[in-house]
Amino acid sequence: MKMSPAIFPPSGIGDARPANQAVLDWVDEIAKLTEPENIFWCDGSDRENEFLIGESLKENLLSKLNQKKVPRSYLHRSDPNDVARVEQFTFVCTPTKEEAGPTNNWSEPGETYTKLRGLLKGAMRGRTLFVIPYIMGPPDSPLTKVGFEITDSKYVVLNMRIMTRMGEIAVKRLGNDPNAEWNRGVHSLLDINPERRFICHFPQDNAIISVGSGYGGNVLLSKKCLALRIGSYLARKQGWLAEHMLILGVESPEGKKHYVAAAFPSACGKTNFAMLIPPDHFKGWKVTTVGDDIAWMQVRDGRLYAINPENGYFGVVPGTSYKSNPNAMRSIAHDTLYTNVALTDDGDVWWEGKDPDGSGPAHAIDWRGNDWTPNSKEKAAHPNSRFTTPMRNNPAIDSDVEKGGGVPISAIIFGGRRGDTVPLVHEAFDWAHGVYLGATMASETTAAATGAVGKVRHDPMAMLPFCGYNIGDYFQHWLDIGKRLTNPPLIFNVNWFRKGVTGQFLWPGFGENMRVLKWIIDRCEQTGGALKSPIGWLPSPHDLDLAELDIDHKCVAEILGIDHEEWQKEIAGHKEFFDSLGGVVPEELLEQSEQLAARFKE
Ligand code: GTP
Ligand code: SPV
Ligand code: MN
Repeated sequence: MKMSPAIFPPSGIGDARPANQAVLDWVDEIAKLTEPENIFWCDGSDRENEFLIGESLKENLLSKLNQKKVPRSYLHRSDPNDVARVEQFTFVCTPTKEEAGPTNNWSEPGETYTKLRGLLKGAMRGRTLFVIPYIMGPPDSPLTKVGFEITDSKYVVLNMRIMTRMGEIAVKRLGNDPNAEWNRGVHSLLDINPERRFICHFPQDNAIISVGSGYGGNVLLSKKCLALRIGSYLARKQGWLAEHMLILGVESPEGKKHYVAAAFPSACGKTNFAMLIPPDHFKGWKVTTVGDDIAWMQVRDGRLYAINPENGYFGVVPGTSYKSNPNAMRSIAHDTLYTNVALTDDGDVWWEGKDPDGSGPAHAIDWRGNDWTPNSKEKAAHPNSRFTTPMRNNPAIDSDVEKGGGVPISAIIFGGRRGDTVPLVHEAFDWAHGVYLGATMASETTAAATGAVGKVRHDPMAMLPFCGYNIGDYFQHWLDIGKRLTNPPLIFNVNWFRKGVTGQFLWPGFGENMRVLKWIIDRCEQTGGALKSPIGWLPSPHDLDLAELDIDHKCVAEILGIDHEEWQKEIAGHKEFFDSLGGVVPEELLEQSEQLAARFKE
C-alpha cells in the first residue's frame, strides 16, 4: 500500500491545502483507507477547471457540445441505473433511532461506519482523490458553513465548482482552529452498483459518507446532504431554519419590494417560480431570484431573514423553454454542464418541451447514447435530466444575493402537485395554522427520486426526504421559531397543478403565477380581499387580477373553490398521516387538525 499518495498535478494547478491539522489528518485517514493513486487539492481556479474538463473529455466522462451554440458547455451521461436521488438508500445515522424519527431510514452509527469503511477500503486504487474545500452561503454571512468533500469523481468536482463557493475562500474561513465547525463529506463512486449505494448522514459528527452513485443530490454533498439534512439538524440546535425553498424578490412599479420563500417538493416548480417573468399586463413589476432550491433563515429583530447557501442551480431540464422559463433558457445558454439530455446532430442539446411549437430534431442521440427519432418510444432526455449553471448566469439574479444578513421574508408559500382538492391559493389564519398547512401538505411523486411517479404522498414542508432529524421535533421547531417572530411572514399554500375532468391543467402556470404572487403581496400589504373559508382565506375571483388572461369563468371558480366532500377525505388523510408518525406530532398541530374539522361543521 502506498502510504503517501503523490500530490497531483505536480505544480501550478489546484492546491488549496489548508493549514488546519484536523482537515489534514482526516484526508490522511481517508487516503489510507481508500488507497488513491494521487491526491488533488482543488482550488476552484479557471486553470484547474480547464485542466479537469480536458481530462474528462479524454476519458469520455464529458462530451463537447457545439461551442458556437452553447459556449463552454458540456454533456455528461450518467449510468442508466443512476439517474436520481435514492430515498430508500438514504440514512440518518443518529445515536438513537428516535432522533432520526419516523420519516427517516435509520441505521446504527457504529455499525454503519464499519460497513462503509469496508466498502471504502481500497476503493480509490488507481484513482485520484480530490479534496474540495467549499463554503455554503455568502462569504460575509453569519450562517455560512464550511465543508470539505473528498470524492473520486471529476464530475463531482466540476459540479461543486458551480454549485458552491470553492477553494481558497473556504480554507481562509476555516482558519487554523482545530475545533472549528466544518462538514466532513466522503464520496466514492465504487462501481456504481445500486446494491452498494448508500447515502449516510451522521449529524452528531457533522459527517456524510456517500458511496455507489455518481448523480446529483446523492453526490454533490453540499446540497441535500449538508445544506438540508445536516443543515436542518444544526439549524434546530442553533435556532435557525434550513429549508427546501426558493427565495424570490418581487418589486412593484412604485419600487416597493418584498421577498418571498416557497417550499415545493422536488420537480414541483421552485426553479420556475424563482425565475418568473410577469406577463405583459403586469408592466413595471419585476421578479428577481435569490435562490431556487434551498433557504437558510434566521430570526433578527423579530423578522425572518433568508440567504441562499448555494452558488448555482442544479435544475430540471425537461419542460424548460423560451415560453415557460426564458430566464432559465438564457442561464443555460453558456457555461453549463448538462446531465442526461439528448445530443443533436449539430452538437446542440435537446429535450422534451424545448420547442413548444413541436419543431424538435429529426434525429438525436438520446440520454443513454442511442439513436433517437421523433418516432422512438423512449424519451430523448431523461425526465430528471439536469443543468448545472452558475447563478450569475441568471439575468434576473437579485442584487442582494450576496447580502450576508439575508433578505427579509414577507411571505412563506407551501405548495404541492395536486390534481384535485387543493385550491390555487389559500392563506393561513396565523403562524400555527401556517405550520399546519406545511405539515400536512401532500404532493405527487416525481422523477427527481427513484420509484413510482405520480403517487400522492405527504411531504411536510417539502422536507420529507431532507429533514435530518425527528419530524415531530421539526414541527415543534417551526412552532418555536414563530414565537420569536414579532413580524412573522404570512403563510400561504398554492397548487399550480389542479386538473379538470379531461386531465388537463386548469391553471396556465409559469409566468401567469404572477397573478397569485400579486394577491399574496396584496395580502402582505393589507390591500387584498379574501373570503374566510374552513381551510383559510381564499381569494374570490375578483380579488385576483385576471385581466388579459384567457381562462373561462367556470374554470376560475373551480380552481379557487373547495369541495366539501373532497376535503373530508383530505382531513381524514391529515389524521392518518399524523397517526402514522406514532405520537411525535406536537399537541398544537393536533389541535389545528381538530379546529379544521370543526370549521367545516360551522
Ligand atoms: P427540484 O430541482 O427537483 O427541486 O425541482 P423544482 O421544484 O425546482 O421544479 P422545477 O421548477 O424545475 O419544475 C419541475 C417541472 O415542473 C418542470 O418540468 C416544469 O416545467 C414544471 N412546472 C414548473 N412550474 C410549473 C407551473 O406553474 N405549471 C405547470 N403545469 N408545470 C410547471
Ligand atoms: C431535488 O430532488 O429536490 C433536487 C435535485 O433539487 S437533487 O439535487 O438531485 O436532489
Ligand atoms: Mn430540490
